[in-house]
Amino acid sequence: MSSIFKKIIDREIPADIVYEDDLCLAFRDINPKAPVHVLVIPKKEIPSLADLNDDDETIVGHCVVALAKIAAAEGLHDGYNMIVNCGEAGGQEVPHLHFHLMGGRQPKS
Ligand code: DGP
Repeated sequence: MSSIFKKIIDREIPADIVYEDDLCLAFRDINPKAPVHVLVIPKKEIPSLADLNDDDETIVGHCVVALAKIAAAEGLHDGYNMIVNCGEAGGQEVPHLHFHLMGGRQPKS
């Protein structure tokens, strides 16, 4: 079943899109937990990490490379976090694979 992120891909609901290509889309999180909080998602409807198969290696690699490029474009030159929640016990709320890019916070000392 499609999630709300599919509606963002299809432009049925608005989002602050920062990057798009044939395989992925990136937009700002509606509830940011860091000064820069962007979600990178594959356009293919993959529910979670647990649903990946061998054919998805290119898509996942593509999303991670896109995330790194977005981080650079957002000025996160000192570092950032990439977080992927998987499944109910992993705190995943939206059942469409997504990579959180979070940065701009002061690092913990
Ligand atoms: P997760 O817990 O890993 O499934 O994170 C889902 C994130 O998606 C959460 O940080 C809030 C964000 N989110 C949920 N619905 C929307 C939406 O409609 N638009 C945008 N931009 N972000 C959303």
